[in-house]
Amino acid sequence: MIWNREFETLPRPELERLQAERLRRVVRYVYERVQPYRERMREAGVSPEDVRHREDVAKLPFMTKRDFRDHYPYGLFAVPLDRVLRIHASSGTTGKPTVVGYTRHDLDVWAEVCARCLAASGARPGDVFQNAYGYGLFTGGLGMHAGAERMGLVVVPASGGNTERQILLLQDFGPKVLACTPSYALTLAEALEARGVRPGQLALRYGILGAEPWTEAMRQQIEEKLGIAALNIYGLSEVIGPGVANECLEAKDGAHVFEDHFLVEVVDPYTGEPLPPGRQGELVFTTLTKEALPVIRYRTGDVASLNPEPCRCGRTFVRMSRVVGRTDDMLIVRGVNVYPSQVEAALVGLPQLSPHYQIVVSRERTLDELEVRVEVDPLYHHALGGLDPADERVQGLLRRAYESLYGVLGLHVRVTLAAPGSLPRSEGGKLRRVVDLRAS
Ligand code: DLL
Repeated sequence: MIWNREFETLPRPELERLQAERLRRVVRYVYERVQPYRERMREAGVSPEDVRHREDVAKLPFMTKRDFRDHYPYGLFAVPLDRVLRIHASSGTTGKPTVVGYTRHDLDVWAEVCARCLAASGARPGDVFQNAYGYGLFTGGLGMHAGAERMGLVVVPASGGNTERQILLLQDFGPKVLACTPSYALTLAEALEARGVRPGQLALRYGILGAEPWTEAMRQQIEEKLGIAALNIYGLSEVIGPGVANECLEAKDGAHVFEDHFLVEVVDPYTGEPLPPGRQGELVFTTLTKEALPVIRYRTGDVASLNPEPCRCGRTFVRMSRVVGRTDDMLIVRGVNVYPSQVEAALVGLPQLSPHYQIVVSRERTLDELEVRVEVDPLYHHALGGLDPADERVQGLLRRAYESLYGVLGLHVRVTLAAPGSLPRSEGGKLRRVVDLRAS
C-alpha cells in the first residue's frame, strides 16, 4: 500500500522541481537563522543566491556529527526553544549525545514519513502493531509510534527489551506487524523457538527492522524463524529519526528515500566529491522541510549506493542499498578495509554456523590481529556433543570458516567457535558486534 500516492509517485521531473524549490527555501532559511552554518557558507564563498537548481546542492559546505558536538546542545536549532515541542538524542560512541529538536510541523512530517514506512512494509489501518523500538530519547520508539497512530494502527507500545513480556504480547495480543532492530528480532525468534512456539502459531506477518546494519542472510533467517516478511527501515536522528527511507514489500530491493523531504547524495568519503548512481560511497542528506533543525549536506558516515531505476511498486523515489558499513566503524586491519557485513556474508554459506558472531581486533606489538568468534548452530553443536578441538569435524568447520573469510577479506583471520548462546545478544536495542582493542 502506498500511503501518500500523490507524493510517493510524483513523476521525476516534477519531484526534482519540487526539490529545487524546497532546497532554495531551506538554504536561505538556514543562512538567516543558524549562525554556525552561515559562517561556514561565507568561508566557502557561497551565498543562498548561488543555489538555484537541485545540482547546486554540491556547492554547499558539509555538516558533520562534529557540528552537533561543537554546538551542543541547541546551537544548531533554527527556531527559539519555545517553538520546539520535543527533544530526542542519540548516544554516540564517545561523550555527549547528539541532540535534535522538533517543532509541531516537524512532528507532523515525521509521523507522515513513518506512516509511509509502515504502509510500504505491509501494514494496513486496523492492524495490531507491536512497537519494540526503545521509547525515550532514542527516536525509534516515539517516531514509529506517531507514524502508526497516523496510519490508524492498533499500537502496542512495548518498547525495547524485556523479552519475556515481548513474547507474551506476541502470543496474546496478536500483532501482525513488529518493529525492532534486526538483532532483536533474532533474539525474539530464538526465545520463541526455545519455548516451542512455531511461526505459524503467531499472527505476525511483517517486520520493520532497522537502526543497525544487517544483511540479506539475516533477513532470510528472520523471515524463516518468525514467518514474516522483513523490511529494512533506515533513518538517523540528525535527519529526523526513523522514516528517512524504507523498502517496499513489492521489490524488497533497496529502501526508497522520501525525496520530497530529504535530498540524498552519495559522495566519495575521502574527497567529498559527489558520485554517480550505483557507486558506493558516503550518504549525505539535506532536509527540505524541517523547521527546528534543518541539516544541509549532513555527512552520515553510512556507506551505501543509490539505485535510480524505476521500481515495480510505483514509487518514483530513488532506492538506497543496504548500509554496508560506516566510514568510521570500517575497520582497517593491516591496511585492508573490513566491514562487519563482509564477515557475516563470509559465514552464512556454512549451515553449521549461526548468525551470531563477534569481531575482535587486537594488536600484537605492531601487527593487527583479526579474530572472528562465531556460534555453532545449536543442532550441529548437539550432534558434535561439544566443541572438542581434537574432533575432526570441529577442525573441518574451523578450516572452512577460515577459508571462506580469507576468500572474502583477503586476510588471515583467527576463527573461534563458540557454543550456542554464548556471544552477546541484543537486549532490545542496537547490537555492538565489533570489539577493537587496539586503541586501549
Ligand atoms: O537509529 C533511527 C532509526 C530508528 C532508524 C528505528 C530505523 C529504525 P540513530 O540512533 O541516530 O537513529 O542512529 C542512526 O544507525 O547513521 C546508521 O549508521 C544506523 N542505521 C539506521 N538504520 C539503519 C539500517 C536511528 N536500516 C544510525 N541499516 C545511522 C543500517 C542503519 N544502518
